[in-house]
Amino acid sequence: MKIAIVCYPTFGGSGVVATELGIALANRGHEVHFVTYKQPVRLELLSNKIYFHEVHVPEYPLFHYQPYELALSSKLVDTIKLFGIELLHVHYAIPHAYAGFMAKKILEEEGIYVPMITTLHGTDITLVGNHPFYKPAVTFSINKSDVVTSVSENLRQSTKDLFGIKKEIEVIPNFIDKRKYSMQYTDCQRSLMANDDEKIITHISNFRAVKRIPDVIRIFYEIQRKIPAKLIMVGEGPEKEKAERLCERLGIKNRVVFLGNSNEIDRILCFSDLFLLPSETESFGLAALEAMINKVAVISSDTGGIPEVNKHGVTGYLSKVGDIDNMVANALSILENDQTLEKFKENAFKEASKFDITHILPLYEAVYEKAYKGR
Ligand code: GMT
Repeated sequence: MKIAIVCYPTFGGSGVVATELGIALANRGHEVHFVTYKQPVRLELLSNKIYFHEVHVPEYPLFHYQPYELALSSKLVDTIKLFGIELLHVHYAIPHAYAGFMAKKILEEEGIYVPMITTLHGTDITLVGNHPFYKPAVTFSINKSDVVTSVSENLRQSTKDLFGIKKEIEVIPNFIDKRKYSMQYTDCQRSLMANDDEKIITHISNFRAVKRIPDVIRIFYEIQRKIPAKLIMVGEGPEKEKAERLCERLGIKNRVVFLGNSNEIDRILCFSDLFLLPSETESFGLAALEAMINKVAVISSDTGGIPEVNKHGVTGYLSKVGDIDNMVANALSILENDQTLEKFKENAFKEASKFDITHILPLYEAVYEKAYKGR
C-alpha cells in the first residue's frame, strides 16, 4: 500500500513508534511517506520505499500563532494527490487527527477517498487532549477517524472514560525490533561509565514534570548509599536543570551523568542494570520496553499502561506513584544479589520479546486492510 504517516519528528515516544513502524512497513514492501515539519530523528532515508515531505509554515507577522494545522492539511492534500496515497495514519491526536480530517474532506470534494487511522499515544488524551480548550476538537477528530488505535488497554479505557467515545478503539501495543538488539553490541563499553563493582542505573525521558525526575534522583540517592552505583540520565527537557541542581545539593554530582538526547540508547542500555520509570502517568512506557529488550530490569510506578509492560516481581517491580521508599527497597532487592539481578534481566528480555515487531506489524496491516476496504 501507499501510506502517509503524520507524527512528531522529535525524541518523544509517539514519534519513535511512528518512525519505526514506517521503516518496518517499508521493509515489508509498502511505500511510506512521512509528512511532518522536520525529518524524524530515527529516520534514515536509505530506502526507495521511504519518502519525507516537510511541512513549511511561512512566518507572517499578522499571525500571533502560525497556523501549522492548515499547512499540514494542505501538504497532506498535495502529497496524497501527487503520490496516489491510499491510506493516512496519524500518530498523536493533537493536531494531527484534526488536520488529517480536514485533508480527507478536501480530497472528498475531488472524489478521492482516503481512510484515516488515528493512533492515540497518551499525553494527547490524558494530559493535553482532556483540557477544555482542546476537548471538543479532540473528541470530534477521534470520532471522525475511520479506525482508532491505542497503545495500551489502559489508554483505551481512559479515552472512553474521559471523552465518552462510543467508537471502537483497537489496542495495538507499542513494539521493539528484537533483531536489532539480538545483534547486541559486542563492544558494549561498560568501563566508560562505571567501575566493575558499580551497578549502572538508567533513566531515559523527555524530562517533563510527568516523569517525576526528582523521584529518579532521590531513588538513586538512597541506592548509592547502600551499594556502589552510577546513574545515567538520558534526554532533554524542562526538568533537567532542576535535576542537575538536586544532584549537586545531595552531593552526588560525580555519580550522575547527564548525557542529553541520544539516538543510540541501546548503546547505553546494553550496560545498564536497572531502569527507573517513576512517572505520574504513562500510557505505555516505551522507554521501559526498550530497556527490557536490552536485558535491563525495571523499577516503575504502578500507573497507566505500565503494568501491561513491566510485570511485578518478574521483570522488575511496580510501586505507588511517589512511593520512593518502596522503589528503593525493590531496587536494592534486585541489585544486591547478582543471581537475582541476572534472573530479572533474563525475564525482562523474555517479556519484551512478546512485543516484537513481527507480532505487532500484522495487527497494523490488518487494521489498514479493514479501513481500506471500508472506505
Ligand atoms: O511522554 C512521553 O514520553 C512522550 C509521549 C509522546 O507521545 O511522544 O509518550 C507517550 O507515547 C509513548 C509512545 O506510545 C508512550 O510509550 C508513553 O507512555 C506516552 N507518555 C505518556 O503517557 C506520559
